[in-house]
Amino acid sequence: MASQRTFIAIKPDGVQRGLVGEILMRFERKGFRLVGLKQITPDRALAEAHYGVHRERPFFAALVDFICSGPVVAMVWEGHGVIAAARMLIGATKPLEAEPGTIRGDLAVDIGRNVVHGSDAEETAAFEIGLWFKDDELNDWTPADQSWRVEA
Ligand code: D4T
Repeated sequence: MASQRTFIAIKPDGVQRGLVGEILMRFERKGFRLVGLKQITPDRALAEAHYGVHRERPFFAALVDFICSGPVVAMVWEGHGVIAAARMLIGATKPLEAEPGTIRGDLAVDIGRNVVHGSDAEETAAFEIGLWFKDDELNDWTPADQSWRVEA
C-alpha cells in the first residue's frame, strides 16, 4: 500500500462546536501523520473553487456561505491508504446514515452541518492540497516510531 496525502478540513460547525481536538485525535490515533495544519476563514473564491464540482447543485450557494462563515481548520494527513481510510473515519455524507464510530456518525445530525471534509480520490486530494496550502506550509517528516506503525 503506497503512502498518500489527503486534504481534511474541519468545517466551521466543527470549530464552533469545539470539536477540533476530538476530530484531530481520530486521525492521529489511527496512525496517520499530520504534515500541514492551519486555521483559515475561507473567502468566496477559495470556497467556490473547493466546491466547484457542485456549482450547478441547488445547495451550492448555501454550502459556500456556510464554509465562509467562520474559521476552518485545514489539514493535510499522510500515510498508507490515507485517502480512503480517512473517508471511512469520517463516515457517510448524511450523518444520520453514518455508522456509529465514525466522526459524522458520532458527532453530527445534518448534511449541511457534517463537521468535516475529506478528499475522495488521489486527483481531488492533489487539487485540494494545492488549493489550500503552499508547498512550504507542508512538512516532510517521519515519526520516530514509524516502524511500530507499518512493517518496512
Ligand atoms: P465533503 O465534500 O464535504 O467531504 O462531503 P462529501 O464528499 O461526503 O459529500 P459531497 O461531496 O456529496 O457534498 C459536499 C458537501 O455538500 C454538502 N451537501 C451535500 C449539502 O449541504 N446538501 C446536499 O444535498 C449534499 C448532497 C455536504 C457536503
